Amino acid sequence: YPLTSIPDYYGIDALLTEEHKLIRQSVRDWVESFVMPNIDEAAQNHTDLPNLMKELGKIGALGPYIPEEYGGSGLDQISYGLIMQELERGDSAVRSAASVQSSLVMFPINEFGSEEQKKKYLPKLASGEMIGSFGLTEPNHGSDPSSMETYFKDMGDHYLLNGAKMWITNSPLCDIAVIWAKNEEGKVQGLIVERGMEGFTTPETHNKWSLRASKTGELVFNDVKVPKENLLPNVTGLKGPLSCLNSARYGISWGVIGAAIDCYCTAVQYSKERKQFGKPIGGFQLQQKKLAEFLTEITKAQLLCLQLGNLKNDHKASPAQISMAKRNNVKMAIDIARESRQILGGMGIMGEFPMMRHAANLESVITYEGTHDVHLLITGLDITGINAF
Ligand code: TGC
Ligand code: FAD
Repeated sequence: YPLTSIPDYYGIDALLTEEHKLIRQSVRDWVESFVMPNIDEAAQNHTDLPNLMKELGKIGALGPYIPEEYGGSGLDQISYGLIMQELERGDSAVRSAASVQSSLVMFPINEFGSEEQKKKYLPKLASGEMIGSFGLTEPNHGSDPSSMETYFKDMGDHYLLNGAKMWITNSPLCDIAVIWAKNEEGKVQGLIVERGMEGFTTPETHNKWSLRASKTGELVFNDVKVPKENLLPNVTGLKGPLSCLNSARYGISWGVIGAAIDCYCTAVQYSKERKQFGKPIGGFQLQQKKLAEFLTEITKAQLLCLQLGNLKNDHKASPAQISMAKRNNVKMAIDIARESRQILGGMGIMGEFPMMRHAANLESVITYEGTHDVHLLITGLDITGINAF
């Protein structure tokens, strides 16, 4: 479909700056040339796109809001959102790679790290020379990370780390992992674990039907000696990892609009070309209802994200506001992926079209970074003041 058919039904572009539009265009061009032609094969074969992280580094998609002195671009939150949107138009795996590196690895090092840690890791993470992963979830504790069992002990000249993390994006590829574990007082703290440390392994999780162009695995710590300088010194408690999630969830709210746009544009074009009963299927009311509802939902999601981005730029976005956007927009996108697949009939199940891939990917997106139900409970708590977890 022509890029000019990408919807801007409420003229939201008028609210963006020239810089925003340039950034969006450059990422859009890269996705068109690097991701779109290769993603079906990667997903079908369960392989990642070659040199993905370095390519993302080259286009400035890693840590775009990290200060320039540490290798970032010092961009605002709307720019970050637009980058995520364009990447996920290509595939959620590509957005996931950028989300984890930016919001879950660079963000905590920038916010909670020492000056030495920032200088050592951030520039290499920004260029994609180094790949990071983020370990919060454990085999026995997903939605409830405060019950985590991974722990570390102070051994005088180093920490001794034991435990395991599960479902970790890019674990098999990572050079470093920002992981969250309990200290001897039971308080959560962040540690930077490096590949090569004895006792640290990263087994891959095979046979996923979702995010097939992204690697997922475990982080296993068996008496790992972590140097003391690898502790993130400036945060203690669950608010450390949860602050990272605020940033990643915000990016996902934008990202999934991209997946929805890809499905919508494909469905519009197909419905005008495919004829049944002597006329284009886009001429039947039932198909028009679907297309009209897709456009309505995409437009609402765009407006939600733009205002959330404004709040975020002013440091006023609350975690509950971010939860609302993540929950609403992911559901919007997964519904559009599923319904638009039907518009293509049998062709909708084929790899030549993006719907099945997006729909399958979004099954992970609706689960990770807080499940659909967890985000509803966060909104419920914000309304009533009563914790229903
Ligand atoms: P609770 O007692 O409410 O809070 C504990 C402390 O944390 C503070 N806090 C937050 N701080 C910053 N941002 C937030 N969003 C925060 N939410 C809470 C809170 O103020 C408190 O601070 P303090 O100073 O009083 O100690 O915590 P809880 O144990 O009741 O849990 C709350 C709950 C359920 C909402 C939270 O744990 C949660 O969000 N669970 C979902 C877990 C989750 O989202 N995991 C994601 C793992 S990472 C991932 O999925 C990456 S996918 C990457 C990809 O490929 O894109
Ligand atoms: P559970 O917490 O066991 O939840 C199971 C079901 O119970 C869900 O439907 C949930 O909504 C529901 N439920 C739970 N508690 C309640 C409640 N109180 N009330 C009502 N219902 C409830 N994690 C990381 O740390 N780093 C990563 O990089 C990462 N990448 C991921 C990549 C992929 C592809 C996937 C699938 C997951 C990834 N995750 C990652 C883990 C992800 O964050 C967790 O899967 C998610 O938080 C849910 O945890 P769980 O799978 O243990 O489900």
